[in-house]
Amino acid sequence: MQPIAFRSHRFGAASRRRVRACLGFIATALTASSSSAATIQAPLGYLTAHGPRAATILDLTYGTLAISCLVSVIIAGLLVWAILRRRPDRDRTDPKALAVARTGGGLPWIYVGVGLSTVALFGAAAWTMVVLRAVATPATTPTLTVEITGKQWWWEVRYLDEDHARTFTTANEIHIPVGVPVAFRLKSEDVIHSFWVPALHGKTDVIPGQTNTTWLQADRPGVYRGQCTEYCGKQHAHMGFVVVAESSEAFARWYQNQLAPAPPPAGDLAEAQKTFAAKCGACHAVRGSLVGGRLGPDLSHLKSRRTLAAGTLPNTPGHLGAWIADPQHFKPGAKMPRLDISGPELARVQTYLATLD
Ligand code: HEC
Ligand SMILES: [Cu+2]
Repeated sequence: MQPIAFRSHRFGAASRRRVRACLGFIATALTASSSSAATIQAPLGYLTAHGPRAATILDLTYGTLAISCLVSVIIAGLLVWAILRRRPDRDRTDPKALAVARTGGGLPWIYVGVGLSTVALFGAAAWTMVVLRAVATPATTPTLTVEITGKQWWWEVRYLDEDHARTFTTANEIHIPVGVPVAFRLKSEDVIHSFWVPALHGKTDVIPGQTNTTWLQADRPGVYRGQCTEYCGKQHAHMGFVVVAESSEAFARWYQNQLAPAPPPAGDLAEAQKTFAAKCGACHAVRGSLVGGRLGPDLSHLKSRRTLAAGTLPNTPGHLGAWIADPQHFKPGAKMPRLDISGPELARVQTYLATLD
């Protein structure tokens, strides 16, 4: 039996690249099939690292993947070898002879197998612990803290500040300045969720009745996709979010804009705002107005967000109108019901929402 041979016996950079590309392809295929419904532009790629600690985790991902592949290949090879191996002749005239006979001498295989598995498993466990320790804390103490509350099936995002006038609430889109760590406090209001931005850091569970902490740091500006990664009910797959990492100036501008209350609606807008308050105010809040519902996402500055309904739809006027008219069509089971709203009312509500930038 011919063993599978590498063309080159030197496992050089080229072969390494090929193996990496191959593993990458397999993993991408797996991700693609599990998140094909996502509409956020940024892909949920966990094979590229954009944060200082994500690279450490990525090495472990490739390392354990390589170990697993190697173990599978070795076991498959041994199995094929055992099947093809000629058995010693046996007395076939004896009708009581067993098809499989114990001939002895196999015990060393078991010692070798158990020994190798132990080394591989303990090695992987030790490596995992080293990585966990390395990613547990950032190099410098974060100065910015964001509180995330997981809800079926969206994320409330609250920027905390000792100065109460500088705190605000938004949803499903987290902005961070590049190059510095940002602390996150994770809470849940219903079931267990998990907070994951693969390009920046590992997963942290979001558990009701408990506050878990993590931190994120992006090395370059960009939009990084995040996802709930603990099955949390019907719309778990549509519980996405984005992290927008930007220069400290752009971040400061964004922050300042989010702090601003909604301007008092004048003229025709006053009518539109009343329709909004009547139809949507029980669940949604807009800072600077009297509308303060808490069941759904805070809609202050809604226009500044990239997506609607936790990454389910792009935030365009067309999608916004379609979402308000029938949210259950896009996210069946979502906690925003199909509302009894007429065409003119919908148009008025949209006119009002268009002013929240
Ligand atoms: C019974 C409560 C309820 C009412 C009434 C309600 N909503 Fe919602 N809304 C929600 C919930 C809950 C979500 C989050 C859905 C999700 O993503 O799973 C939501 C999501 C949204 C979003 C997406 C926000 C984002 O950042 O992703 C918009 C926009 C919105 N609602 C607009 C409206 C408008 C406009 C009205 C009134 C015409 C309205 N809603 C009425 C509960 C409600
Ligand atoms: Cu979830």
